[in-house]
Amino acid sequence: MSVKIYGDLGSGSLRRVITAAKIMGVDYERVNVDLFKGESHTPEFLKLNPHGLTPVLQDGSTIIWEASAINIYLADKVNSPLLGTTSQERYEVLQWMFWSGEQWRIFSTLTFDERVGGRVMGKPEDTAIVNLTLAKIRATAAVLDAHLADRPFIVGNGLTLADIDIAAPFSQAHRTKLPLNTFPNLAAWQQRLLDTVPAWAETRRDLDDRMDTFLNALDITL
Ligand SMILES: N[C@@H](CCC(=O)N[C@@H](CS)C(=O)NCC(=O)O)C(=O)O
Repeated sequence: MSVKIYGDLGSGSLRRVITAAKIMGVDYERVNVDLFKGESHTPEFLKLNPHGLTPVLQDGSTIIWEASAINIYLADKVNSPLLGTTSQERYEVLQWMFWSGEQWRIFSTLTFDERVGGRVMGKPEDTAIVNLTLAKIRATAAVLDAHLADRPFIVGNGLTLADIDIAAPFSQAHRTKLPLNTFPNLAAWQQRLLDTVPAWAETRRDLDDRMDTFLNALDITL
């Protein structure tokens, strides 16, 4: 029986799960949750995730929310090298995934809320928030850029879930206007993922189609 993955193709968080599921060859069914229509806040959906956030995974009676936790669950289920190939690597992958949630993606999410979400709602960008988020992103991107100076991936010599988590801000970067491409090793790593991980390129096309169609319908140019 295939697992169900709930989410909207325009979501960078869903993209992390769909990318990993495709790489791991997981048999899944995507259940569409239209975030632009607020479908993650229906009483029925809130039974799956009381936070009203996607993605959510349902595997029989197992329900998991948070993209990183879903990816770890799936990687364990199929014994995938995406969680590292040694015990040491596994802890490094987890270290970067936890760091990514707390110190990295949060600032691009906040920038998205201000620059894209706010625009859709007709609210002006709060410059104090954006100044803070961009300063945090620049400082952290500099560390990532140095880390990637002499290695092709975040951990070890192959793609892991750490790459997928840390690459997430690139999903909306040209809409949020994040300064990521000013960091050469970071930009080269992102291009390497697009060139060598077909699922990462495929999910980008799906995400861009979904976002562009939605924004064009509202006549919004970012
Ligand atoms: N930390 C969560 C983030 C989840 C999240 O922010 N999901 C967004 C889409 S990217 C969402 O479902 N938003 C719906 C809403 O806020 O109404 C994860 O990694 O899964």
